[in-house]
Amino acid sequence: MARVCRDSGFEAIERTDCADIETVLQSSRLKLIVTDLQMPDCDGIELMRLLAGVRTDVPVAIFSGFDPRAPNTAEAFGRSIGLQIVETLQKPLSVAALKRLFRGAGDQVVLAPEEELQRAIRNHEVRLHFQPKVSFRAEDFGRVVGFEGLARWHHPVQGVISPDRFIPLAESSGLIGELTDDLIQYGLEQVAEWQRNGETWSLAINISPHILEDRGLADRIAQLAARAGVEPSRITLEITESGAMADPTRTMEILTRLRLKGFKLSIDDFGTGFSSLVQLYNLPFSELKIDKSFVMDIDDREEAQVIVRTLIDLAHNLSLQACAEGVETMAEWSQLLDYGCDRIQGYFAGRPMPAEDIPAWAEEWETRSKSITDMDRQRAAADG
Ligand code: G
Ligand code: G
Ligand code: MN
Repeated sequence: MARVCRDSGFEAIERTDCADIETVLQSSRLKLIVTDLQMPDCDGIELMRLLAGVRTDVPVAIFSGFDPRAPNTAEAFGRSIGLQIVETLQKPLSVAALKRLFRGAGDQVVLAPEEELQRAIRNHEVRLHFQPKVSFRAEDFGRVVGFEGLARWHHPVQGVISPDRFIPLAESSGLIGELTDDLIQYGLEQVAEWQRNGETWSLAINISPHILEDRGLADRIAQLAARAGVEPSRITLEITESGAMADPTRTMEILTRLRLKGFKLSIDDFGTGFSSLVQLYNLPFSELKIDKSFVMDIDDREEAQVIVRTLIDLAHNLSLQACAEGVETMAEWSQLLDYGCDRIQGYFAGRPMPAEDIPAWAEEWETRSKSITDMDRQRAAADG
């Protein structure tokens, strides 16, 4: 591995224990940390704990010779404590996989400082890309119901930067409010344009937990929507479970006011946070988004199937729409259809795209969704 690393143009620093890891982190500009789950004097979980403790933003890759479940769990653990896990690889490792990993490491950008982000927001360099949500319900099967707006920073030098690299910075530096207002404004302009073109598409916008502290939020969004001529019912605010947790009383107040003004609320990444049922019970959600980590495993893990079906039932019993995220394959699509999911989102239907690419995608989807529907019919007939 050290050889492949050096051949890829990096210096390799190797350790078999965690003793001086802090020193290594401080003294070198690491591009990537690679850990085996099992090492002679320290395990991968211990190492990740240490890394999270010093709040490193260096990406981490995990190797494991264990059964596939251990790395799955390790990866989820790493993410939950705030590490950026870029890849989990099963041993034995191929040289090709290592080369790909190290090539990726070269692309990692150094987190941009606050001023840079502030400048970018003012210049509207951060914009929404739009990922389609497709209906599974009988009355409008295969139709686009709307899009989720996902922030992308169009950096003049570095190209398109993903939100994982700047949303945390926006949150910690207090720029998230300004950024969100700007993105909402941008999103509303798009919805207004869709309306002018006769489309009934709705838009979902992600709301950071930090913003749920802001009592002015409901009035401000309502005002922006009114000014743009967009009905609040066309806008869904996606809130993560953990976000709904932070200050339950205040969150309840703000979200209920948004709901009363006609906006829809969606609970995002459901199943990955804590104390979810209490939030569902107390808050006026319209949609439950099943986290992609479960959806991606429904082909081969029975536990994931059970969880997804249970979450769909839970949503229905609470009169919420169930939306599955991260649908990448026809097999996942068909399975979710069988489970009675209401709508799906994922690369299978479409990736997040800039607004100007939507018309071409929509045309292509029109054709593709018809052939998918035919395949589903044939499958249903074959199943008897
Ligand atoms: O788009 P994806 O591909 O990389 O998004 C990564 C994460 O960033 C997701 O958890 C998503 O919810 C979050 N995210 C994307 N866009 C926004 C945004 O506009 N505001 C906030 N607060 N989070 C966003
Ligand atoms: O946390 P939230 O659900 O808002 O973020 C959605 C994230 O999922 C974004 O990073 C988006 O780009 C990503 N995403 C959307 N569809 C797929 C998919 O089919 N597969 C994968 N791997 N990621 C997806
Ligand atoms: Mn979301």
